[in-house]
Amino acid sequence: MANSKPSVLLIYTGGTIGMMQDARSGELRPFNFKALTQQIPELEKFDIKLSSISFKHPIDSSNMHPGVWIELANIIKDNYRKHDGFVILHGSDTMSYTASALSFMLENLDKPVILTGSQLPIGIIRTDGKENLITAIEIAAAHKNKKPIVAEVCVYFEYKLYRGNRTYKYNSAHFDAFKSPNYPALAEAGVDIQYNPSALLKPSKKALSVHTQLENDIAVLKLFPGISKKITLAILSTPGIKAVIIETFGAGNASTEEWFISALKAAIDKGVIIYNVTQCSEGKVIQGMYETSSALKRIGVVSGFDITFESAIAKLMYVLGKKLSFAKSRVLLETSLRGEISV
Ligand code: ASN
Repeated sequence: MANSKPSVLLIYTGGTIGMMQDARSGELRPFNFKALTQQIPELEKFDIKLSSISFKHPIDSSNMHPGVWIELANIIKDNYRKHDGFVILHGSDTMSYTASALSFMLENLDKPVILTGSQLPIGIIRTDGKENLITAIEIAAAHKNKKPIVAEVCVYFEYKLYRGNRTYKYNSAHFDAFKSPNYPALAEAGVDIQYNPSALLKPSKKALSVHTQLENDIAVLKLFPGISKKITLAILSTPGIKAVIIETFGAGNASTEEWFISALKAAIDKGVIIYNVTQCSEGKVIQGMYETSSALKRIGVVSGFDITFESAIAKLMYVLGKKLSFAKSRVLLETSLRGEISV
């Protein structure tokens, strides 16, 4: 902390928190940042130096894309030394994807980057946005012995702080919209904010390194009983494809039908990464546990372990962006880079 008052940069990308209802159609649309902050006079009362950057055209997070992740990573890079923490206001729909992507793009963090938003716009009396934003700012400014308590990319929502790349949005109607099924909450906000020190990543001692090369030539093949051979082959042989996530059953299991295994093998032989991510939200891929996953292991399918689907997408984009050999990419995918998998 440079001076006694912590400094937090608020970055507004859009999302329900700042939306207003169109008078005629009733649709919720992103609104400007000024209108949002005017609804939260509490922000003035903080003993925190708050600065802000707002997207010129705030978006519903369903319009999120890697170009915006790069913009966000660059904003943080350019302002990194000036602030003690960062809060990104973001729609909840794709918040877990953005949090995962930023966790890979921002290597060696020694300060917090907290994403938050809300399920009800800030202008609605029952909004969850105020608590989410106020506590996220408090966490972004929190220090102990002059060091930030949190030094990673997180999602804060409805009294819980999570490691961002462990989350997914599981509920579109509840204020409690996120889950982190395979990793404990990093903090819980009640009367006090109770941190979970053993779950938090340690602040890095190395300089921040920002990675903005992302590769999105990725497909997803969600398996189901009766999946079509024609469509599976079409996906696996898409020109230019670099990786395919196969969303498997249970502990990473799939059909042992000959055509299916040979199609995966042919893709792997051409250098396509086949990434095994389970359809279950809890538990992990263990290739070789069942006969129905042994062939996957044998032909070189990469295990996703307990990675979330959202984090798998982001990690693939990040790893493919490095343009490494198949073998080196595989090592990175099967290693925990930012605490995203339990291995
Ligand atoms: N559609 C909104 C968004 O993701 C949903 C929300 O923020 N609760 O931008």
